[in-house]
Amino acid sequence: MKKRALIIGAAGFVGSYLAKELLTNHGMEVYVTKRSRKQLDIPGAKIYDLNILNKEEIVKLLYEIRPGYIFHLAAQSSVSVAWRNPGLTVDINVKGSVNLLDAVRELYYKPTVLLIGSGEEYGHIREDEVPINEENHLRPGNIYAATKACQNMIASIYSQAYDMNLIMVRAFNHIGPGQSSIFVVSDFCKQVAEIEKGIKSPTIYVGNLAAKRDFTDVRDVVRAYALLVQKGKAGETYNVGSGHAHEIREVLDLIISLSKTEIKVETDANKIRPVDVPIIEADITKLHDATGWSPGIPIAQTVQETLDYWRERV
Ligand code: A2R
Repeated sequence: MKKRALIIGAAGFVGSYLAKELLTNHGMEVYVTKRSRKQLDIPGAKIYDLNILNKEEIVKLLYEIRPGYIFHLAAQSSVSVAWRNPGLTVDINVKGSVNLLDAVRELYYKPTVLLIGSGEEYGHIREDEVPINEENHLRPGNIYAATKACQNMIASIYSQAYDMNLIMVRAFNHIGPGQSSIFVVSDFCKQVAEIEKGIKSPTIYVGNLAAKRDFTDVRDVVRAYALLVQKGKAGETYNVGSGHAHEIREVLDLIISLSKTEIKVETDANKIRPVDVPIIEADITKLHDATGWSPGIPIAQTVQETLDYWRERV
């Protein structure tokens, strides 16, 4: 019988990529949720409305679908929105996750739940801690990171205390076509596409270019998620990243090099975060050992496809 997978929070960037991966490469029956006002069309998946702030809605849905695998993607996922609206971010990322865990706990069977955290949880990483592994001390440097660290800690406790099949990931920056332009690579690609179309002056506005981040193509990320629910160990946390940090300046240069248009670069004070972490790079040994996964899509390809995505849309 086909395994049933439920993706909670599928209307965002990652959801449709994950649904496609589960349907085509793992032959799963796929159910996805969105918030009611959203439009969502994922061919081959059954779509439900769900607000994770309402626990009873989650319980009802789980009894109806009875998924073997649950992927918890729903989140307030923007670092900058989290600075502006910490209360909402805590509600969705912490209370929402606890609602899901409590709903799963009440079930008469034990599904495997994958909870998506973030490489940002490590926060202020020292040079000698890079590449960073899952045992490293967490020193979150922003509100979003703190909520994800909290989700991880609560899930670890639930997993042990209530013998639940919970697997946690710390996903590092993922990129690709379709990502919101509030995220750095998508933002740069969109600006370049707008400059090329002549709807924006030939200046690209940037934040802190010296920061180093570990970028992975979203299609590689979802491949890791699909493997982890099948091969990961309950109660464990796995880094999902490329294992290599790129300076933002290097990624910007790559994007600009893909355009024939003359482009100037200027700093925009609004894009500088109140607290920024200089380097984030994942040690992905644990993930590789558990699943055999390693990243497959080079950053140059992802950036090219993200730029082409915006060229078709602006
Ligand atoms: O904002 P919406 O309507 O698109 O919904 C977002 C959804 N979401 C919720 N779903 C149910 N109940 C809520 N109260 C609620 N609040 C937000 O979660 C959105 O469709 C989804 C998250 O999508 P993105 O923000 O695009 O995140 P992405 O990049 O797909 O990342 C998936 C996961 C997140 O946990 C990130 O924090 C992590 O990977 O990096």
